[in-house]
Amino acid sequence: MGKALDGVKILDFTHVQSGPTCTQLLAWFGADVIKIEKPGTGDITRGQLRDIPDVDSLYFTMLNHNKRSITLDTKNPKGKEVLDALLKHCDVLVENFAPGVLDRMGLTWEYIHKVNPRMIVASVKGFGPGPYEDCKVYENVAQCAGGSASTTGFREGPPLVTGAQIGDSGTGLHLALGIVAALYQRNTTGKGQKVLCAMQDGVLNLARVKLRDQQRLAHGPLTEYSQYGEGVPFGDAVPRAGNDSGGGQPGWILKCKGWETDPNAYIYFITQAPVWEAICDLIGEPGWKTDPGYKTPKARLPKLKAIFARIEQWTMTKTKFEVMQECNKVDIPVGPILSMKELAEEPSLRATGTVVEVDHPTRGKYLTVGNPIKLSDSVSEVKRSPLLGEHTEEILRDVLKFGEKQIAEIRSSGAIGGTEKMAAE
Ligand code: CAO
Repeated sequence: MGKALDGVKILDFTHVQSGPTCTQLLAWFGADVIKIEKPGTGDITRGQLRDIPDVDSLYFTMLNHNKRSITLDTKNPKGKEVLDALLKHCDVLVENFAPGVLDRMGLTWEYIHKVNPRMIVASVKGFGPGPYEDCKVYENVAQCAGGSASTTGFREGPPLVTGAQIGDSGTGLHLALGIVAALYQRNTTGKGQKVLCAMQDGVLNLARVKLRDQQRLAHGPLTEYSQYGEGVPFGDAVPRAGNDSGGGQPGWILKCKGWETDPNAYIYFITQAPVWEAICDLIGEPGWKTDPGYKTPKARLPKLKAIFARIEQWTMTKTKFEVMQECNKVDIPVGPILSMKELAEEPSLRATGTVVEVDHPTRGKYLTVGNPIKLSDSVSEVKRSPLLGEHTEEILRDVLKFGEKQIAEIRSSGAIGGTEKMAAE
């Protein structure tokens, strides 16, 4: 079966997480992703958070599947020649260097556009144009600068970052869509363009409901926030809402059987209005179905805390899976708090290819997250990440059609590394 992006050639200048997330997705959709890495060290994550000595870290392997690796010193004149050949060959250059790095390499937009007018240049930066455009940015900086941290956590506590990598992986996802859109537009214009995703913008986009609430604040308190029911006045900015639901249906995280010893024996419980009566029956409060103090969503708003406490008395008598089973029977939306261990072991995620076991020559078997986007006619197969420089010769010979003499010259110039230096020290 063919792949959606068959024939698309990506010059992958990405490192760490945001950019690699993007190019990994493109590779899963069938693009030929050629990752350029610095000889000797490669992507810094090869050596970060290592669990096995001298073996590419899971950080690296889990973000670089289905790619080819070429080691190339782009500051060496011979290396620059190879880079120019790759610029001519490829459709898209993807990078997430610090601001100014690409220009310092001589790869200005003007230069690239002259070498290959069809080339799309896609970049992740921490911030878009403005006062912070020159700053280096990592995940949590973006979460803080994009409005997520300010609105995450409990009202009484400090701002919190989330474990979901919305700054890095989230922006990588945004960038991938931008690239596909630019490729589509190129079909009619014949020209490449620049695609920019700032991490601050990506996080703000994902936190858009909080900007919604910021504007609603001007017209009165946010009645679905539990602080309203608790009689705590609102300030001039959207507060942290604990585990309140971000939508119109109140929700909260409740304890389930075993919570005293199991940190994940909890469930997210949503008191969706259409199933209120079913909730009342389930928890043993049938009187709440007709009691005017509980009957309507509006009447319930000031008492949400007490209502959830009552529901919790019921959830604490069951495991999170029992709660889920009983609630789903009557269409009450609930979400068990699944640990990474439970997700890793979940057979249905294995069956759909969302959790995949991969074999790696130096690491052995490990688990990864496969492509979460399923196309019926472009099924993703997860192939292990490349060793550092594993495809250097193959790319010079088979992709760029360089002769043996030319390859020997490039090698003796020191512009390419050896495959034997497989991992960063
Ligand atoms: N050959 C020669 N030099 C190379 C090279 C190669 N193949 N690949 C990279 N380099 C050089 C670059 O030219 C640059 O050198 P100069 O600064 O001398 O021009 C240097 O290596 C890498 O630059 P960097 O500043 O991007 O790397 P860093 O580790 O200092 O910073 C990061 C990392 C992530 C903070 C920064 O790249 C950044 O802000 N990126 C944009 C935002 C982003 O993506 N953040 C998410 C990071 S987690 O996904």
